Amino acid sequence: MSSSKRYTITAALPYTNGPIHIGHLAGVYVPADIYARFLRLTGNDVAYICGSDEHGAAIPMRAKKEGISPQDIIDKYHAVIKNSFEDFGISFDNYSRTSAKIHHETASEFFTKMYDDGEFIEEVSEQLYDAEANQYLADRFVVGTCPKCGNEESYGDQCEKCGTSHNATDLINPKSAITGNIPTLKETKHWFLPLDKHEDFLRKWILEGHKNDWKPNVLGQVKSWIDDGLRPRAVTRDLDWGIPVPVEGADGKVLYVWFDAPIGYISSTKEWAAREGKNWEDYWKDENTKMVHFIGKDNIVFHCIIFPAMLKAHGDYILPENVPANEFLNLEGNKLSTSKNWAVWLHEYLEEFPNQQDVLRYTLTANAPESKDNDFTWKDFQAKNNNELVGNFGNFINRIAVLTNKYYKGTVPNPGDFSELDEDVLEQVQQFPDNIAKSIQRYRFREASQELMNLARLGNKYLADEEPWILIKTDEARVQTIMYVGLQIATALSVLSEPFLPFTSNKLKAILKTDENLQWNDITEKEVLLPAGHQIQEGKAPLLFTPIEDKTIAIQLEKLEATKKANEAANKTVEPQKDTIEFDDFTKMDIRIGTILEAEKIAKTKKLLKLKIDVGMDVRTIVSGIAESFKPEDVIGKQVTVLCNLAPRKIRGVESQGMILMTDAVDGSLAFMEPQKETQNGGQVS
Ligand code: B3M
Ligand code: ZN
Repeated sequence: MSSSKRYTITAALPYTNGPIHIGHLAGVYVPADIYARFLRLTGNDVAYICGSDEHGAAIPMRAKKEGISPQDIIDKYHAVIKNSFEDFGISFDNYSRTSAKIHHETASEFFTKMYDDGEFIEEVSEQLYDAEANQYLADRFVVGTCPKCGNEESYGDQCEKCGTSHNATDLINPKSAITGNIPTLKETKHWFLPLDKHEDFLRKWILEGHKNDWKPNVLGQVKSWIDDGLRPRAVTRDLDWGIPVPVEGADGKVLYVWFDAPIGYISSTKEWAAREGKNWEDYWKDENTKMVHFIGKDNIVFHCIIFPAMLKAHGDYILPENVPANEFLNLEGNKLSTSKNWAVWLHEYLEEFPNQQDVLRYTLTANAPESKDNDFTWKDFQAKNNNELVGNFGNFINRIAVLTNKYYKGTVPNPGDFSELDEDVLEQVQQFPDNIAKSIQRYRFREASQELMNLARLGNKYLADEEPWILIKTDEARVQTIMYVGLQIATALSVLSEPFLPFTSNKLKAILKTDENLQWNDITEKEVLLPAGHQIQEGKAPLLFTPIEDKTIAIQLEKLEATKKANEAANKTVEPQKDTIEFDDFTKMDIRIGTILEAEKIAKTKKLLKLKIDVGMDVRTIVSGIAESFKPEDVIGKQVTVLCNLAPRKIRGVESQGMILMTDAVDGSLAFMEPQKETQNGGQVS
């Protein structure tokens, strides 16, 4: 394995405009965490850096929506996000925030040096303006059609659909996201980064220098962006939320969030180095340091074009070794969306699946959108847990722990002579560190996680083939050897699983009471991982994983169904009024109040309930399509509004004598028209 190196690993700074969800974990933070943990385990000097991205239009817009100040928004969501990362074992060396003083200083110094070196173009130009809101419109304050791909919901600075980045004035049919007005143009001064000036360097550095080691999805976007022609990009904004532009004549202007945010990696490193007594410049200015940016595909242009151009123009910094951007994760076939609440929020996941972080980490790794968008489904989540984690990994460890305690009171037995199979299995175990490392080093974490599972499969198969629970009756000496070999495999798993399943690795190390200093390479280099005579945890070992039942998944799917209905209801347009009728037309309808006496589902239908309703004049049967909104037992005794003189008709074999009047609730379900006060059955509605 390679000798020790220094790595600066950055993970995209999440906006503090809301909680984080599974898409964030899958796209950025779990892969970066696997990489950082692996590098530490193989003896490298690692700075795994992140922090909250607290500037930009997203923050004041969310603040306005929640009716609180931008400062309250960032304080609220910085804490929520930081806790979620800690809860999921995302092992940052530092998690800072761009509202921190050290970041304001670092970003200001960075800008000032570029300014003093004449790296910016200072220009007065016409920018989009919303007179009613009395505000210039940039970034998320304006939406319009992307000039590159036609996406009609492109932001002013970036199109999330095709990844391109543009100036707000490039949008087709722009609209103010504040008032909905069509913006006017108004002159204002900004400082521009002349990206065109850096085209040759970028083309040579990336499209030639990294054409063999950067991911195709990243190279493709970068090439398309460069081939489209790089143009100067404004790096300042007319906003009151952000880092003030530190030069004369810039009152009321702040740094563009995508100028300051990547510098947040540097300020977070400085904060960490000061605390740890390290030199931050080793991690940002030493050519021997390898820097890797973990991001989602919507951030490629900022991390492969704009930030490197800034680093190059500034002159003092190293450039990233790789930017292994992931594609997007979808949820049950639809795009994850904060605004539509179409997500699995990390804090909610832990409420519903307590202490099962590794199940989600594993599922998101095994299905990571590494080369194309991928879909998270609850059914697959259940299958990954039950078949692979419980059925393979957990089953092997449970057998090892139970049998070692049952046969040897938890003591690792002395092996006899190894059979050919034993030798072969032990030989295979020693190959796993390199096999898994090769995939990790190529940012193929899906592949790496499957190789880890193969190690558990090797253990499971070895026990299943050797059947110590049968041999124990006839060849006790052989069983000692089998259990010894099995315990070596289990120990290898406890170390090699740590990057992927950190919580499980800790539990397994406690079960085996392994040497805490066991490192990745020891699995290859050491003949003995768990010596004969070693005492593992006695008594009943805790299960590493527990089966997830269908009903648990059904609850999650029902939650999403309710969200879908609520979104449909929220987006439902109000039906236009029907044709005018005469009063006589209305008086023909006999509408009464009735009380539901009985209710039952009509077999083989999703929507229909058969009801017995006392409408004062009589008790009658009415079939109503309300079963998706109400359980039969919940409607008994309800007073409802009934159209009584509707011609009877047969519905799924049941004669229905009338109709209950319903409306759509905002959550997408149906609602009764209940009288405001207790009303006599048969009371006429007029
Ligand atoms: N705040 C995340 C996003 O675009 C953005 C990343 C900044 S990394 C310097 O969703
Ligand atoms: Zn686009």
